[in-house]
Amino acid sequence: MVELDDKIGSRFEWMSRGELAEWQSEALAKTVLQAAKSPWYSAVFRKMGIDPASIKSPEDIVKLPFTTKEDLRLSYPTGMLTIDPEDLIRLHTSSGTTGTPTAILHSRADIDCWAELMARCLAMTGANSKDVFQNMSGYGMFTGGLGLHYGAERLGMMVIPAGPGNTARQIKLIRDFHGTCIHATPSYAMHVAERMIQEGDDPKSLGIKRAFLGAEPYTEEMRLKLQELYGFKVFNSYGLSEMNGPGVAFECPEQNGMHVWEDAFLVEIVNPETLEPVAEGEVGELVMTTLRREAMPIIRYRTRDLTCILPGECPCGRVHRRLARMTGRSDDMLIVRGVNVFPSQIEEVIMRHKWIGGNYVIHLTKAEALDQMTVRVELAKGEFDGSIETVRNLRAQLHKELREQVGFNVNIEVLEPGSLPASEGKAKRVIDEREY
Ligand code: DLL
Repeated sequence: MVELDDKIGSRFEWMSRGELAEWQSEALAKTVLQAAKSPWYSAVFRKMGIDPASIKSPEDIVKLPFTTKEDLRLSYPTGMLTIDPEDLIRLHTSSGTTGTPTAILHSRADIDCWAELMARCLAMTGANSKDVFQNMSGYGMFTGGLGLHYGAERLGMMVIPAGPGNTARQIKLIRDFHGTCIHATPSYAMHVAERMIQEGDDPKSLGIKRAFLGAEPYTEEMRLKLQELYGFKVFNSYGLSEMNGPGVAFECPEQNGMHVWEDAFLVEIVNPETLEPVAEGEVGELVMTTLRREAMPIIRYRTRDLTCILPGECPCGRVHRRLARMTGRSDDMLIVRGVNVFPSQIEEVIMRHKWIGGNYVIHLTKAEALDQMTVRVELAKGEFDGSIETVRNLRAQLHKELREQVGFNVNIEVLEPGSLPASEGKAKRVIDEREY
């Protein structure tokens, strides 16, 4: 049996607010001194007249500059490195970027710390060494594969490193080896369920107890739909390559916000326009500083993710504050006919309907200079009686609800099950073909 106390840092998990504050001050001071060893931050500090030794507590953080994705590109490949390159053991890059990637370099201590944080997340959900864990996330530069893998192994779970795709094999492996936990993007988890239903199979028959889903935004409605289809409990998982990857913030069994491990990350929520802190409970851009990174500390990283800190204490007793479900990014908001629309608002409506499958696409075009939004959805297998009349009614209903949600007319296309391209990783939900 794995002794949680020694192996996954329970001391930090159950710290009091006072102990955490003390730890954070110490860790931040060390982090800034460490960062000053890198060519990038030493130049930035010199230029801004910052004495790294003057940063002594989280209140001092405002004296430090923000770091952006662009800074990571400019300092590529090793501008933010603070240690001898021979002491590095791993490189990861951020997904979805074009041109120069952003590279994150890890020492042995960094990988060890990441595994510890990840194991802490998994144990928090109630998973333990008796579980069989199928990791459907990409292994490679993407952090979802190796990140979860190391954490699950540290907890002593039996790991099936399936990787993404090959849905028939995924199903067979879970069945044959009695998988009890899975890790995937929510869209892929939905795809697997729909595939099973289409083949007359029942996702519940797999017997999975827990699903760790993240790496892309999804709504509470999508969580409920997945839980209903599979009969498992879904735990939201948030992270980004710049802050290791997964293992930054994770839900506890309360399923009400994601505890962000504040012994490892200093959290700020700022107004993305003014960069000033917002009041507790208010939505803003998440900004994070690494507190336990050795090879490549990052200071005040602008994640572009919009969220808020949930006020109040979690009944679970952990004092690490909770991040609300991401509502989008400060840069993914769509402006359609002058109206601000987040894709999650559309998803919320779609997911309410039993007769619609989990896959959908939002297509933006222009007609006579007017923005047009078309939402394509698929009929859920088994929910459709085959009549044109039913499709017509369904389309009208969705049209009405979406109009209420966004305030303009949305074209609806209702397609046969399986018509839309299936996603194996992060789903591409929005196709914007408008010309300006
Ligand atoms: O997606 C790390 C990860 C892997 C997290 C597996 C969870 C599970 P990146 O490829 O660098 O890293 O993408 C990070 O994905 O800034 C968010 O915009 C988005 N994201 C990640 N998790 C969530 C989530 C990984 N639970 C970017 N909800 C982040 C909403 C998420 N968005």
